[in-house]
Amino acid sequence: MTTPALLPLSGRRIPTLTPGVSSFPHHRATLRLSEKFILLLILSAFITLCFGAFFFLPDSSKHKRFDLGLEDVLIPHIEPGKEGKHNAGGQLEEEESLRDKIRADHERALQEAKEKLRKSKDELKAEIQTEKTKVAEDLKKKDGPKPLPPVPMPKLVGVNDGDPGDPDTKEKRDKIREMMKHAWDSYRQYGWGHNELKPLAKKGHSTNIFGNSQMGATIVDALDTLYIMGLHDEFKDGQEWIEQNLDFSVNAEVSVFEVNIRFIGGLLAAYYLSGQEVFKVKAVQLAEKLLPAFNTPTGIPWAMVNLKSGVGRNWGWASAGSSILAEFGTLHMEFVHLTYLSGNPAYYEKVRHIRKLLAKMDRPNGLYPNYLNPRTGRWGQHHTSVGGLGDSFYEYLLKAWLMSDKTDTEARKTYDDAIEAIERHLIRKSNGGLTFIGEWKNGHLERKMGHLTCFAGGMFALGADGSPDDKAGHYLQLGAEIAHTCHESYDRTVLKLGPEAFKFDSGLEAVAVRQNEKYYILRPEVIETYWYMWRFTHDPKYRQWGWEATQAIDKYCRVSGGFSGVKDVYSSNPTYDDVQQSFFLAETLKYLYLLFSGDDLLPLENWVFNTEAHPLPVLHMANITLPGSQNQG
Ligand code: DMJ
Repeated sequence: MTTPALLPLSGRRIPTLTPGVSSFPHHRATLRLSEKFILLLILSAFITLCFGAFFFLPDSSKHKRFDLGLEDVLIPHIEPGKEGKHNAGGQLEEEESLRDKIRADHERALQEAKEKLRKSKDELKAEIQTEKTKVAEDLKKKDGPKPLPPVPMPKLVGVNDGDPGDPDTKEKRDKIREMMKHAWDSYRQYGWGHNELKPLAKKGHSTNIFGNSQMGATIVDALDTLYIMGLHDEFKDGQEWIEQNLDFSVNAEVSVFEVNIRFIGGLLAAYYLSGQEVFKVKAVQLAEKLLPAFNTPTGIPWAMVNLKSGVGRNWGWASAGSSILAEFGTLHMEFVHLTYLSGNPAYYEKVRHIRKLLAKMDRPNGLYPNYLNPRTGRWGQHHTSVGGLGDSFYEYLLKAWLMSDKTDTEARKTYDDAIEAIERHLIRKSNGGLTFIGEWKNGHLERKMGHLTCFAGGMFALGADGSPDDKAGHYLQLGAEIAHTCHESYDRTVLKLGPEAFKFDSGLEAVAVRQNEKYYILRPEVIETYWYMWRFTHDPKYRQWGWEATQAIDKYCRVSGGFSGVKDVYSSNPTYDDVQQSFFLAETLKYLYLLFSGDDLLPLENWVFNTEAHPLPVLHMANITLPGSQNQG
């Protein structure tokens, strides 16, 4: 037995003792009783200490130190799950195998380090970048958006059909598909990721409606056209770009209206057609970024919003700081779908509020002025237009009704009243017998019609069924007359393409007068009206007019780097504006393709096209309660 060492108690050195044998024999006889007592006390303290140490000190047997040459590594001695399953011999073996494993790991690490040192700086950089990206992606996955609640998919009819049957029509349709491919491929090659394309300079292009963002407007706008044309590789390419690059946390001041009709409309349509969740998620993410635009004293949104800061403002050119009727009045369709798909009532509440506010306002001559001040809630200048600044407000009243499976009768009534006032004050027949829609300016009718206004032919035809007092025939006829006038505006030019605006004054009919109104920028409205008229009448002249326009576009607007607008449709030697607008792929080519397809492609009973030609399915509202609609009345 070894002799335990006594701890010093009071600074005095205590001699070592062996129990029963004194270290100091010459003193034995002289030990007094009190000294014996002290010794006994020390001994009992020593036993207590040993006892305590046994129970309370950490069990060092559970850890082993291995000298690995470089540093000491403290590792758990017992592997989890193996407790209690080993005996003394097994324990030794296990320790040995652990040592081997650590040695092997260490050697491998050294080897890797040596290899790393042999790699070039660039290779190392690339490796680090890959690691970084992986970590960022993992983080994104963790903190990424919550999945949206599942909702029943509305009935999706006729997304892949439309074979026109006869070979001549099929050939024309193929030609239009080829034009789409040329427009897309050129953008893919020269403008990829930019909002639009400069087809002559062969580089990216953008305008102030997108702020200084680079959000691939053409990709988003073109997706559904690619899909219905069966250009699936191109569609996939676009989808991949959106998945990897479309980011809305950008410091850019964008147009709320344009972002809504092109981006949200485009993403929603791509979602419904393809069923790919990414489009729905992106649409909702983007819509959230638009919501701060509604933070105005009246709830009428600003025209522009900074996607990052949420600060909104109006266009400098708008009358008395007003918001624009065609902008804040062209949100309803997309916002209803956003609430339906996301379960967030905010979107529906915003557009509901706009509608209620408008319903309470006085309307001069029953007309809606183009300008409304979002601070005061008062109209700006009393200008009314079915073209620029007003157009799609009327369109969305009708389409809100259609999209609700005709249950939103409030929207239908508002549309009917508005159209009735427009017919009374704005629609006239020229001396030459052309029906036109003029512009109302402070009680005076300007006898000028814009290319944009030509969409109204299609709108009247679309709204014919369901119009009051059995006026369906009248409105279909009105649609046909507007289509005819707009065709005349094309036919009376050298290029057979329509000018931006045309007059009905002093012997001049359906022609542009001012030089700055003679341009054609690949707009769709005239072709849009041909298509609606074709669907409702099947009169072959609409296909014929559509084909004339197709040929003119291919002849005068096609360049090696895509399609460009032209500056003067009355000149046989036109100059290009060098812009391939995103709506050329979203609308112009889509309406042409539909015009030469069978009616079973996107039937109008099941689909409603937003103002950028993005098809959204009819929501059978009888079976749906939108979150937030219960309190709205
Ligand atoms: C498109 O962006 C939409 O049709 C909008 O409603 C107005 N016009 C352009 C194309 O001309």
